[in-house]
Amino acid sequence: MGISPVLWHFLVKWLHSSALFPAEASTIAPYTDALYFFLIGMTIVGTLLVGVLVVFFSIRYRKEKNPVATQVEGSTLLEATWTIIPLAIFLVTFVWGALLYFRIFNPPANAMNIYVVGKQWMWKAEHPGGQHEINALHIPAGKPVQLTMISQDVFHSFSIPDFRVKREVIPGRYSTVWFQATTPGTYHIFCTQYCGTLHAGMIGEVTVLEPKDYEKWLQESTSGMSLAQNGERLFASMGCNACHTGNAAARGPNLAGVYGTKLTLANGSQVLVNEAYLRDAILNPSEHITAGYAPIMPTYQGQISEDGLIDLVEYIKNMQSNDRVHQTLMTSEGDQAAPKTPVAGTTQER
Ligand code: HEC
Ligand SMILES: [Cu+2]
Repeated sequence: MGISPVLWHFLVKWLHSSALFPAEASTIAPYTDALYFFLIGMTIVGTLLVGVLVVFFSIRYRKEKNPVATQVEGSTLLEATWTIIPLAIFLVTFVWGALLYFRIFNPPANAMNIYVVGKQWMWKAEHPGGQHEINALHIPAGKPVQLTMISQDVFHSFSIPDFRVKREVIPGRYSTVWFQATTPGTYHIFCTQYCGTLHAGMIGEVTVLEPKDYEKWLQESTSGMSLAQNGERLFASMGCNACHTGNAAARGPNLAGVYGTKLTLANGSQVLVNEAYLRDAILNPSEHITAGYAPIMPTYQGQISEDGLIDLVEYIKNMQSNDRVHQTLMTSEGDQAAPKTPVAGTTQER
């Protein structure tokens, strides 16, 4: 860090208690602050250096002492010094910032995922278990949490200053942010992108709970249906299962286990199937045709809400076998007698 831990601790405590600075309530916060203070430190040093020299020279070379101006030829050594030292400082800042950036934007593999939908003028959080909250977000302390976010209308930006995270929330595309909260308590959520009349009211509160309290909260706030269960219903009611039956002879590919894999497209390219890809595959199927299939999937643009898309994505993500597709298919057709086709666990060559 380049600054003594004791001094560091004192500085942060003082700034925080004098309300000049947000609390450091996530694992990344001390790292962001270290870079921030380094930048401020360098700025102060630079300003002082220039300021002191300006004052010193104007006194030293004032008119009474120096009535006739002298011509000074350049000094290579001096010029090299004032080029190389700032360059070195800028490069340190650049490398430091880049490393921090990667850390901030690459969530750990075990991060739990929560969806956030932004709209004029509120934040809606959807937990995988189906718990919904408006302008509030409950999370456990000490666990990495990833937010998969999307806007239903204009650009917004999701920010929790105490966690030092902020990310654009964009219409038509998932963006993500992750953090690991360290201290139970409540913290502000802000929209930091001007988004219309009531932008300033687009605020909320994160409640960080001890993991066991979080479990309790999940149980008390359950709506009875998980996102995946809602998605399963939609999958049947929208007729997705007519083509995606999981059978080899089906018109659409088997979606079980597709999440997290690399899919080969008809044009030969490969794509990673993540949340963003699933959402896009539903809305713009013709833009990326899966190899070996005809471009017959209709677009669902304008027919499913962002909430519905989240449910479908969660369902496909959690679809490990086709048992449930079949059950849904059978029940939705009222055909209980049909045997369950044993396609569960089939891995399709793609
Ligand atoms: C008319 C048949 C048909 C219907 C109805 C249909 N799909 Fe598809 N789907 C396909 C075909 C064929 C492909 C592969 C070609 C392509 O990528 O367009 C596909 C591809 C996909 C993919 C890309 C992943 C992969 O493994 O290729 C997803 C995700 C998907 N469909 C989800 C859905 C959802 C969700 C619905 C309902 C909202 C749905 N589909 C309705 C035929 C269909
Ligand atoms: Cu906003």
